Amino acid sequence: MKEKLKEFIVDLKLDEAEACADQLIRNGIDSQSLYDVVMDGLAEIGNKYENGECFIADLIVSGMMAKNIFEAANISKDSQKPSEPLGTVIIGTIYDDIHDIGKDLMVDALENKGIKVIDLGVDVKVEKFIEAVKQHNPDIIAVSCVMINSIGFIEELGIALEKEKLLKNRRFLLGGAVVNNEYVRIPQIDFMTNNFYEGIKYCEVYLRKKIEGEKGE
Ligand code: B12
Repeated sequence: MKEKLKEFIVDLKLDEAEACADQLIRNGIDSQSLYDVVMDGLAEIGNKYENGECFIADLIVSGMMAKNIFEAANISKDSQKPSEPLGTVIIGTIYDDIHDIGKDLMVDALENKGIKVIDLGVDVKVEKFIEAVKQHNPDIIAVSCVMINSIGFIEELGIALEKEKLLKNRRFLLGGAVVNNEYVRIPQIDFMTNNFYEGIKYCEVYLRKKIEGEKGE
């Protein structure tokens, strides 16, 4: 049935894909397996787009399918929500990139971990990130990016954060499909991953250490 779901996604059969996903969820599929099937389907859509076999409208449909299935499966759910916020994360998709599905998965998963999230949205200019850091004094600055063309804006952000001395006592995190790209060499970045489970783990470990550190002072 997982194969069937992937087929429906690649063939952009929205209703069939969502019905199939619902059935798999009712049958108790684990979130990681469902997540992997959807990501495989989207990767194939991406390749078909690159080969001119599908078009922007198809990307839109595939995005809607992924969002609906991830929501139905509550992929980023987590029960252990602490009473006190573990810390604060500012997140946004970098300038000239409007992809938000990955960012939104991160936002949900961070909030489910009891982490306060300030979501700046998509297409976020460097200045807006800087302003938000000064205003909210976050523990972590998280950037999402899937567009190769936007790598330059992440570099600019790293340089601006350093110049404004805004990297002290906080972490600068990059996520999104773009991290696979060899051109991403940004010295100010502390951690980068294209897997939100890893991203969540990194944030949680850093914030718990920070709290311990503050208690120990
Ligand atoms: C759906 C989609 C769209 C939808 C997006 C809908 C939405 N609400 O986001 C729409 C239709 C808007 C779109 C538009 C375009 N798209 Co598009 N799109 C896709 C597609 C098929 C899926 C992307 C997606 O949502 N994946 C699912 C999410 C969950 O995966 P993810 O983003 O990688 O996130 C995961 C991790 O990376 C991580 N993560 C993400 N962010 C963060 C942040 C942090 C801090 C952390 C820790 C982790 C993390 O967590 C997520 C789960 O693990 C991809 C192909 C693909 N398979 O990637 C093409 C793709 C990204 N698009 C592409 C292109 C070219 C475009 C357009 C230019 C097309 C056009 N001609 O207009 C426009 C660009 C507009 C712009 N300026 O951004 C290219 C990009 C090429 C490149 N790398 O530069 C791709 C790769 C297709 C291709 N192979 O050519 N697209």
